[in-house]
Amino acid sequence: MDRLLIVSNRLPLTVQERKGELHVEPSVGGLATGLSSWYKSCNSMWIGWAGITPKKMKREKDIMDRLLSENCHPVSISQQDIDAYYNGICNRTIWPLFHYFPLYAQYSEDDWQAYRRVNTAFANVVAGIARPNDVIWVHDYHLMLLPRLLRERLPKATVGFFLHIPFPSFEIFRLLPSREEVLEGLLGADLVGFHTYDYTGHFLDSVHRLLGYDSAMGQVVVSGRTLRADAFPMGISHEHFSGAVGDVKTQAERRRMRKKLGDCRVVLSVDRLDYTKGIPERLEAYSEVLSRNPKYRGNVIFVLLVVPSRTRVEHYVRLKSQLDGLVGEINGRHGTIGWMPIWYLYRSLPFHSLTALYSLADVALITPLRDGMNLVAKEYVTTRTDGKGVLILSETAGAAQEMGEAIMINASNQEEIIRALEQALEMPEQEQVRRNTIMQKRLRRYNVVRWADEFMDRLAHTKKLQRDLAEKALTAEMQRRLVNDFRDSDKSLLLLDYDGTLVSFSPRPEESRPGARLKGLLKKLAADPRNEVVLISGRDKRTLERRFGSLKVALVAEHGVWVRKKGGQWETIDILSGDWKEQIHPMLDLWVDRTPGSFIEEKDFSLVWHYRKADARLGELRARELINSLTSAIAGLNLQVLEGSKVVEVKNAGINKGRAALQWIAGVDWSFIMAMGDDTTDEDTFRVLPATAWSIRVGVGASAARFNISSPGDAISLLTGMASGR
Ligand code: ADQ
Repeated sequence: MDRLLIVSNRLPLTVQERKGELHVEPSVGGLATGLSSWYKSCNSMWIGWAGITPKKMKREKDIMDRLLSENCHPVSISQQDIDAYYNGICNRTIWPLFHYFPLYAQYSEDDWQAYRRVNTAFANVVAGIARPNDVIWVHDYHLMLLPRLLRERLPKATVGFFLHIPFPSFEIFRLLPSREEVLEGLLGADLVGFHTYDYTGHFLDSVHRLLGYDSAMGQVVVSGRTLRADAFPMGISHEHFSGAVGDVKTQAERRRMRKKLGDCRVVLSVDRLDYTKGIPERLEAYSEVLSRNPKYRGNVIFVLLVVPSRTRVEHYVRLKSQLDGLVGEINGRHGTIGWMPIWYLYRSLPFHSLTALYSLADVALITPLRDGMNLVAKEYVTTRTDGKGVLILSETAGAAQEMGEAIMINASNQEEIIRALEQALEMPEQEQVRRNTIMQKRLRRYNVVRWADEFMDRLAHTKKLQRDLAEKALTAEMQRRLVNDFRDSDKSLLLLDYDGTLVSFSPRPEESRPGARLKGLLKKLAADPRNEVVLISGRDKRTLERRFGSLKVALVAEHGVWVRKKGGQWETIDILSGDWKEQIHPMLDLWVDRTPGSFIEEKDFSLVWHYRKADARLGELRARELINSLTSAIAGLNLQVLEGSKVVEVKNAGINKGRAALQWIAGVDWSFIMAMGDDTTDEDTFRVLPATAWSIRVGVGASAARFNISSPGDAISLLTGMASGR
């Protein structure tokens, strides 16, 4: 890697205008705070909006110099575009929709044009700066079109993308008018990262349903390029927060606050002002706790810290006045001359004040209705180095997946928040320490540096995978060599898989019939006495007989259970039995019931569960479950479980395509051998071939084959080249 280019809406430094003068200040927010120390440790540059218009910036050259000296490169955006892109599409459309507030979402085509324009402006700046070995890391929902725009400008670039907010389920995402453009934008990256596996799954599901791309183990192939989607839960800078407790400034601030708080216990909440954070709901729950428990009156204080945010968007303005009213009402209802139940701070606090608050809060009440991750929960637990304090966290925050020791609540259920608060205020110290110690250990290990490093490692790995695949690509030059070898040979063996290799997959196996072109091609190749053509398939023998019985080809059915040599009869290995099917069939029936769209195919000596037509995510999940269950069910039955392309197959042990292929390979002096296949069952064929054979994997994926081609269409072109002019 030459340099790292981080690209996000905002730079880590913001230029602000006060009383006609420009000032440079650190930006607030999780990404800027979290990555600021890490990015300085790399050879990197940050590209983003600086917070003011280009015109104003031009007036002050020293401001520009200051930004550049801190490796920050500003992107110029007009005020009009900022309004339409940032306040419009980002915060009125994408933000509410992706946080499951579809009723708050508004969409305007003009705003969408601005979103496109701003993404294009970013693409032009990045493309102007990037060098060939740079790694480009794009962040968040403001720039979802950017990866593709960069791919168009820099086809070979290494581009990662990370989404900091949830990626919603398909039913929500499909509501976005420009949904395909967003997905295509993201698929321009080599690696698309999310905070949780759920979001990753939602994304792949939408990619499948809206664009038709399948995925396997998070990998998607788009125009011959393999990219990956994966989960990377973001951590925080551990030392920054745990170290703050001993800091003199924090300690002084803490003493000052403690003096004001007296003996009162503290319930703390810290958020940007946002309707997704569930702030009114938690205040109402607190008020109810005070009504039900007079013992807390006068000795508990709720510190409500809210950072102003998106003040030009109506829902935020409304929320602000709702909050002001609610705080006033609760303080009025429960407060006394000497005690105010809620301390309400509507501003951003300096770091040492924030950590002082974290370190003295007895309870952190963090109850977002939806949150991509929520770093405040992590910051609170990390800052409580004494192990004390109770975290209440809603299950709809991404952080919930790593912080199971917190009191977990459903933020829409007021009664649950009330009970959680009561439980937290009564929790024995020993129990608090037990829970926090486990979480702290995890947070120390999985900190922000580890998060960024893992993302970078996976990105490098994806690029390596692309290179490996490119090296294996059957280039035009290699194809010429292959065809020449074949033409020179007077004894050639062609081992050809059928589904996925010679024809594309259809939702139902009976639908993928060979076309006239393919049949004519096979007929021509098989008619030449110098060739032996073997169709080596997982299909049952009746289907193969019906489709290819009239050709002079050899047939292998059910991965090697049945073999029909050229001009011969079907033969099988006589030790096989199908008695076990009675036992396994009911199990597969259960999976069919649980997975709409899936079905069972019964062959002579095997049972196959197909899930190509099922919901992609559910299918993958159920396939894993089925394989686990089958593995224990077949113990002692001399059976094996095979995983193919969207199929799980149970069959007698010891049967595979490689063993069948050996019947042709062994003992014959072939001057040309070629095998083509597309899935794991074909790997057995590849493995038994001599090193000089031409082994070709159709489609992308790790393989024992020497070469790789993209699709059945390429396979047919290759065979056509071989068949012609010999
Ligand atoms: P946010 O919605 O901004 O981030 P969060 O993850 O909680 O939410 O980060 C807020 C940051 O602001 C924290 O680092 C916190 O310390 C700081 N902060 C909050 N209130 C403050 C105050 N009054 N004064 C000073 N600092 C304050 C988005 C997503 C999240 C995701 C992050 C990171 O919405 O879900 O966790 O990005 O990916």
